[in-house]
Amino acid sequence: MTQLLACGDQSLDLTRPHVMGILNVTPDSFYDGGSYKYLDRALMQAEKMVQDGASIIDIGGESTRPGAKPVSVAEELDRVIPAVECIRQQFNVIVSIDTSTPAVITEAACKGAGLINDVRALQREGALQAAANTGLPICLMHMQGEPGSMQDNPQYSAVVDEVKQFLLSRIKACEEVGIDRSQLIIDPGFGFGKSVGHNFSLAKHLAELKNLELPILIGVSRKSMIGAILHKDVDDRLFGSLAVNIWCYLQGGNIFRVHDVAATVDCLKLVQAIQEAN
Ligand code: 7PJ
Repeated sequence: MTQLLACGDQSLDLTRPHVMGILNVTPDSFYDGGSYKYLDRALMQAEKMVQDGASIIDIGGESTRPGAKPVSVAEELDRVIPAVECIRQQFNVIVSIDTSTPAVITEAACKGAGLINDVRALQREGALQAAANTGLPICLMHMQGEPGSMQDNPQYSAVVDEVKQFLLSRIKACEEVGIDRSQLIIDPGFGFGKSVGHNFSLAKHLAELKNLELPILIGVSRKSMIGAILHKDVDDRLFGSLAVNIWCYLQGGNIFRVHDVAATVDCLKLVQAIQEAN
């Protein structure tokens, strides 16, 4: 696995874990409830996450919540590009763009984004080529189905193998358009077309993804798999999220996409300190 991920004119040291703070600039995302819809709110939230130790800020303008309305390309550009530009100018942090839209990939890269995070793993028409042209690292996430219907009745015969096979096929597709393997990150896509059981199997066997020899991104923050065990609403899922993130770190996770940056950074620091003790 690459030790240093090249993110445009920045870089990410993969010899230690990193926290990616979630910044939604959508009016309908399930946790933030659209409270960071406006740029000044987004900037305040980004500043807090940077102070709390986030290495990356992940900016998304399209909600993937089941039932969320699709957004036009123009609307997505309007939501995310000003945030990408301002955050990159004001803070020493890598800006990740959470998008499946080729025009957004291209424009965000122009404005200084350092990473592309696509829940559709560059399967949209034109997305592979747009991403390749940026030269930026790409997070390829597994999803079964499409956001609107993916949770209706997800089925797998062997979830870990199927996720792995899908990721392998997307790695291959990237390599075919000239994207260097050293620029890829993989993600099992917790909650994306998966039952609670599927999500927990993936967490348990996360280390099996390690033999793809790529960095792994984990997105479990406050998701329903945590609510399913704790019977708690989204607002009360922080401790559960920390537990799952720590488990995933110990199984080989590298980047942790979270709402709660400070708490996650503290946990990872302590686990690292134990690992480094004599
Ligand atoms: C993920 C994501 C994830 C990656 C979302 C939510 C849903 N990107 N974007 N991995 N989840 N790479 O935060 O609950 O798990 S949006």
